[in-house]
Amino acid sequence: MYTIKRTVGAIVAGIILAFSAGSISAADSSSPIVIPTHNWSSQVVMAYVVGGIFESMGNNVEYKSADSQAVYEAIRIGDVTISHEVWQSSFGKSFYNAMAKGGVIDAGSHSAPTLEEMGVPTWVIDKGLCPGLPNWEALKNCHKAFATADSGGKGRWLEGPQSWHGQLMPDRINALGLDSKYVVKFAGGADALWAELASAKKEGRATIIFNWTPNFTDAEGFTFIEFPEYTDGCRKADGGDGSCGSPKGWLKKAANYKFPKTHPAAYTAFSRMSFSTQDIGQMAALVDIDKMTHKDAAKKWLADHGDVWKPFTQAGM
Ligand code: TMO
Repeated sequence: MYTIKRTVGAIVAGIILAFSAGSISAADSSSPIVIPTHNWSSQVVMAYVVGGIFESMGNNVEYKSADSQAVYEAIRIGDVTISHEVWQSSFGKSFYNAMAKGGVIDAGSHSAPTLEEMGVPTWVIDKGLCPGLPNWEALKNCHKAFATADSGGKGRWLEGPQSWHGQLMPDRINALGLDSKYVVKFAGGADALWAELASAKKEGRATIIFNWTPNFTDAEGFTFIEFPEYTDGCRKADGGDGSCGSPKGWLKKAANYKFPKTHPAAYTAFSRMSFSTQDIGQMAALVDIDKMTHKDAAKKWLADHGDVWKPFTQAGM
């Protein structure tokens, strides 16, 4: 009787210990946290920044090049663990579609507000190359200033790669009645946008490109065109007529639903991660202005800004 009591007691004590140890600090799995890389600079640099933060906590990480729309389904099924830059305008729909299917969680927002929109380098306005900008209606009277060799006499909108927004901008040009005066061309990659900014500046000619903030271009001055205000459902892809601009939006983080359980410490840090407009602009500038590799840029950013990121790893503050 005594032995049985003692054994039962020991088992109960063991269970209590096991549970309380678990709730105090469960160890992260040694399986790698899979971080996606896409095709714009801040995202790739931030991938290595976030990976470096996880590694500083003793975690293993792996990087996977992924399509920036399809990645949300990859997160949902667990092929990719997180997304650290979910831009509302470009990816909000894919993010919520995957979430609605089950398996994607919202891991909080960065402090930086975002805008992803067509615009002009601010010197185009200062030089008066299209009077009335940034109001979009000014475009009606200056399409010739934005004509290029490949635009058939129309003004050219240089969009980003088509993988970012599909038909969004062609739909918008039609919906706003600008299709007789403007045509959309898709850049092969982000670098083509920056090359166009540089050559337009050199030649002193007007140019309209797709761009976003936070970005390295914030520093020199880039002015987004003011289109009719975005409202939920206004886009063609969402059932609207398409005659609206982009949302002044959020920048979220996403994760597979198992991540908080498999890697509780890393998830806690990830949920606390919040980068500012300045942080993200710096990450892009290290590559697009200073011409560093993404990996070196991340190393430098981490080395220079421990005051920003170390607190994310200290839970319970
Ligand atoms: C998703 N992006 C920042 C390129 O607009």
